[in-house]
Amino acid sequence: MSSSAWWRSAVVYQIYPRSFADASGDGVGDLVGIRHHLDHLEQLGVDVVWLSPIYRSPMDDNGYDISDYQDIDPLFGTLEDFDELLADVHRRGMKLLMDLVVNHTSDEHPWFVESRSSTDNPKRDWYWWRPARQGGVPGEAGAEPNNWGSFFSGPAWEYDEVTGEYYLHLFSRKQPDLNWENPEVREAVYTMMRWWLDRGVDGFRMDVINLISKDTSLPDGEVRAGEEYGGLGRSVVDGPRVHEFLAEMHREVFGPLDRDLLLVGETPGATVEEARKYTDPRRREIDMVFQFEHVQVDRGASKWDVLPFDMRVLRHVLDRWQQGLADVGWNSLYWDNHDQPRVVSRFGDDGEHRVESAKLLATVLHLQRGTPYIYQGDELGMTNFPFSSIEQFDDLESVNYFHEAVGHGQDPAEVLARLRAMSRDNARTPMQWDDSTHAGFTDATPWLPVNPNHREINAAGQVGVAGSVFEHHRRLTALRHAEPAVVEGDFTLLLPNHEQLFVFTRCHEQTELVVIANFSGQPADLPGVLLDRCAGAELLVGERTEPTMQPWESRVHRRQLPAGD
Ligand code: TEU
Repeated sequence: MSSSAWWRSAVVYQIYPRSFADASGDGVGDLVGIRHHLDHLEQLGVDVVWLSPIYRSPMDDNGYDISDYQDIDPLFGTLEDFDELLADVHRRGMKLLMDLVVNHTSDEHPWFVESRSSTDNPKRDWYWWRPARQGGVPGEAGAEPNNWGSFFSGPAWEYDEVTGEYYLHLFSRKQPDLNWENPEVREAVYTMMRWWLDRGVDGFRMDVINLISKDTSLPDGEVRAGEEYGGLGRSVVDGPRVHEFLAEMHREVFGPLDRDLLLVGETPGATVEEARKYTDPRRREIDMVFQFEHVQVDRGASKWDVLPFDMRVLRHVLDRWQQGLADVGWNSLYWDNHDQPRVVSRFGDDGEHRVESAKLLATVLHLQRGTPYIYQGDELGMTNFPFSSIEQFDDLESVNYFHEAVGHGQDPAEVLARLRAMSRDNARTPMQWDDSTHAGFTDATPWLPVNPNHREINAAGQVGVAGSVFEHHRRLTALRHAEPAVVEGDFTLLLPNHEQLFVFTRCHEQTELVVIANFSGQPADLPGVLLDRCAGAELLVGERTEPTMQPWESRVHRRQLPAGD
């Protein structure tokens, strides 16, 4: 945690370096490419830039599998390029966050290479090694130490012939889980973190940080109907020692520094109650978390079980998080990132009302209480990609799922439809800078195809252009910096059962902001109570004050409350 809560009024921008800008001409984004586009971020007015991983990596999971925490992957550049980027970012008054991926390493990390070499290697206990389950024949299906399935299909255990044992990997088999029970592991991680902080970085986005503590008995999980593997959530999500580990990390790494840092944890499956613990400043763990409930409102048992979007469910979940972290802790506000489909395609309308719905989503995001995160391209209203065949996908999660599902006899066309809706590659297509052949992302063939709609949707056509999605985001970012009610105001949901309107207020001292969003493709009449409330109020965001909201229209009003109210 930092000495002050400066990040409450900050807006963060997430860069997925692979897809942001390619300066070296190999079709993959890089650090020099990012430096060339810092104007864009400055114009948007963001305060912090978070970089998805740029460390040396075999790229099995696009850099979330790290083989050297203290070097830059040659695809992205060098440590020197990094230092220059950091200096440029600082010169522009912005801060830079690194992605910290320490639930697991790559299987090519020297720690793991040593660990796997023999059962008595000093690093053996740095990972989770276990023999085959009793009665099982090592290496044969079903003999895994327990029944857990990995997040990326197949079992969460990989058999290793060198020593005849299995290692645990919650993600891909090239991402073995570190054993945080071992104090040497924790010290090695802290040492590496100090090294980056000494280099000048301003904090970390901590990948799956709520999975680092496991129930050490590694019990079988419950196998739900229709599932092949047992769930591991109970044993690894917000595990027994996670708060102890984070408090220790804080004491060891951040405590001694008198610096304005930002520490944000990615916490899939975390409840409001746990999030309060992670982010309560008195506990000195981290500043804020990315919770997942609102990005699961349109799914059933798994992320591939796609349900129709219902705004009322989304609104309910967001309200619960706003209330839950009102007096203690702090929310991270996000619609999507490199793991989620594009929000305008998912919760908005990427057809006729793309611009209006992208603006509405921006308004609702920025006006909640918490720190907003803009994922690259969302400031332009970028959409999902029109995928038509499995060959167009790169992401291992998508590719593994496709083969597994089709292998189990499912209709490939149906599986593809699910990928089109939910695949992470939707967010990973190259940034759309202009309307040229590769959208100004690269001169070479891009590693993932550019969305054909870059002819209409691109930065060149929006920056400085009145009415654009970009200018709307710029306005909202500026509003946070200028209006204390956006930062500090209490959140109150109004009209909680309305079918189209998502309405809330933010109240601070004598200022009330009224946020009205028509989450639908049909006009919506404003109820009398709302018209009365906004009569004579200043219109801060939006263009109209008519009593009927147009499809996907959003507005923010500001009114002064009489003293004593
Ligand atoms: O993601 C963790 C996570 O829980 C999911 O979002 C996951 O990516 C997947 O979509 C589950 O269906 C983090 C990173 O953000 C992600 O890119 C990595 O692949 C993952 O951890 C492993 O490091």
